Amino acid sequence: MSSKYNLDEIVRIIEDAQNITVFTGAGVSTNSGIPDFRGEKGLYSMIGQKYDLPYPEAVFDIQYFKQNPIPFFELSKDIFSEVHPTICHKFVAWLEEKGKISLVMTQNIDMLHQLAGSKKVLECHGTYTTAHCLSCEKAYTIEDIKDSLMAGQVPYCECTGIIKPDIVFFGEQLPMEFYKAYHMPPKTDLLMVFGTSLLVQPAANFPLKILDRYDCKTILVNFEPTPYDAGFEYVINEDLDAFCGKIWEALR
Ligand code: CNA
Repeated sequence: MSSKYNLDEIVRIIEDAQNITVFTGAGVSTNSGIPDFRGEKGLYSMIGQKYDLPYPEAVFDIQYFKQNPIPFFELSKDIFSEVHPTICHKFVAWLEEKGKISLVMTQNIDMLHQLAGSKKVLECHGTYTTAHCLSCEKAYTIEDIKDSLMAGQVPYCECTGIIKPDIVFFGEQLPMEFYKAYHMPPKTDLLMVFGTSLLVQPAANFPLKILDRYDCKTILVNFEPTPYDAGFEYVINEDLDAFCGKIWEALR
């Protein structure tokens, strides 16, 4: 892991930025106790043992879910158990309070950016806040199914269909808002990519769309190398809370 960078330089870049786009992945939430997918202690390493699945991705596979929704709701229970925003989430929310954020695009489904106070959040892999019956398509809110989510049980519609939170599964379309931002990225003078392996497409291509359009400063913070490291001015292989904590302290 290499993490040599000049802290003052990074602080100055963030100080000067007026339109920051932040792109986040599961790595921003691991310090709150939610495992990521591919990190060392990620869901993929636990799944064979903890969840009864034929292969790890099945937990987010729409065809598999229709046959067996239980592993997804067991995982949801883990996501909903006592999680709190991390220093990283709070730092991003603070940058918005200072008027510096254009957009927070997140691949996460844990709602921790919003809980930390961020408002300009686009959840490109969907959300738990709304849900639909897979049979009659009746719309539900998170309040309607919260008890089932907390208990790790499958929520059923009055028509007996399975109620599925509006999370984007493999084999499903991303929300329209993602494609709008993808084709017309917000004005950006600093792009910060936090805690993602940049392996899940099409979301992982979003930072490249920003780079195509804007001549902006670029900072990527992730434990592990990503396929897009070469496109970034600063690649910092460090814990996100450690990184954000240092920068935040220097900026305040
Ligand atoms: P990923 O592929 O698991 O990558 C996460 C990356 O973050 C890894 O490369 C880790 O090394 C890195 N990382 C983990 N913790 C830290 C840390 N504290 N500091 C720095 N780096 C860290 O996950 P992606 O987000 O790239 O993949 C996209 C998937 C993951 C999306 O579809 C999400 O819905 C899905 N996911 C979301 C959550 C969540 O909402 N919290 C949890 C698990 C999976």
